[in-house]
Amino acid sequence: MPLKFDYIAKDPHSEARRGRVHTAHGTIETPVFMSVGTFGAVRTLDHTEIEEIGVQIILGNTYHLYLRPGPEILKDVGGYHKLIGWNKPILTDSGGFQIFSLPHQRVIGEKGVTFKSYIDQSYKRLTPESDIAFQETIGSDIMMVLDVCVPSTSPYEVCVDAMKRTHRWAKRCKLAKTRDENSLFGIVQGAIHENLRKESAETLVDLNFDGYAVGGLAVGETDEEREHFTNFTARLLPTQKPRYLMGVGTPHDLVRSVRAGIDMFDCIIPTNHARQGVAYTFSGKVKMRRVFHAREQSPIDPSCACYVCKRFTRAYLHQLTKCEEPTGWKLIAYHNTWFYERLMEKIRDTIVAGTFSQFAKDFLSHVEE
Ligand code: PRF
Ligand code: ZN
Repeated sequence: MPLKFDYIAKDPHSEARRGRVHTAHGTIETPVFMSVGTFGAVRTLDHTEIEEIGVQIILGNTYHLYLRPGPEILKDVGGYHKLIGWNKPILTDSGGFQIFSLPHQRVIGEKGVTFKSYIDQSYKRLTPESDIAFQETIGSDIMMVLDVCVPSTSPYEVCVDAMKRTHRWAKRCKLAKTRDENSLFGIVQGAIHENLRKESAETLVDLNFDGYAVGGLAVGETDEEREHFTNFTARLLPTQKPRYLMGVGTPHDLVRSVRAGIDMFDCIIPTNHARQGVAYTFSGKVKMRRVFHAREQSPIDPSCACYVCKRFTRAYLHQLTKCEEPTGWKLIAYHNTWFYERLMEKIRDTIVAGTFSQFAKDFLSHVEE
């Protein structure tokens, strides 16, 4: 079964869309936020908790899974769903982005990329073909092409070369794919150049992928540039296929990007910022380490229905984060993941009700970023 996308509703005053992605492991309601589970778990949370929160799909990473447990073990245990005991959809990033962020430990050529393992310092190699073969071994419901992501402020020629190689590799990934149940998304590159974004979107759309990602953003450009290029690129992509903005973002980024016509997101913010004691709410960020929380008897957010807010005070979370107690990290990660899910639910509901634009306007102007 190739990936199917139902386009359910469109906001009358913006590009926001409400949809449904059907994968081999079930259906995803979009716009969706995907929780990052790099090593097989959403950091600090187990699957029972993320199911209770309403997480629909988790993200794995080819780069990390290639190094550990590696292709042989993954094959022997019957794939990633089986290994981690998760029967719902999984998307895997190709590893391109992670490998390219290791400037001193990798060599990129036309055939593929060689990089040094951070586990045993041995050299590993991935080509577009072996990357897809490995994502099929993982059993990913949505695989990503191996792309070349450069800082968005790189010299023009560097951006052109990265984009052109991304296109050649995307073609090779498409040819290497052998199974219907593992769908494949292309990744638009082109940094912050309109002509390159246009060329990249057109080239990839011609290759007919199951969906399209906007890559190469949130890598050095300003917030205004990111918003402009999200809008600009989303408009170049087919209406009837899902659009995924990679590695983005804050609650404000999500609202702005849904308005631009993006359907899927992933980001480490909800779980990573929890470690620093940062909680997200519909009234803005709450920094739990601040001294004035030390005696506060109220929860993170009195209007939040998550079990953390029903049971624990800010004073307690302040104590746990100040002492760097892992349970403090976990409780805030739970609340943040809950908040991100409720935000996406609100986005989906208001798109259907035709009130998304008003919601977005209120959220962006009243909630502190
Ligand atoms: N490519 C891939 N993964 C990514 C990115 C990209 O450009 C980004 C950029 N924001 C995040 N993750 N393959
Ligand atoms: Zn809560």
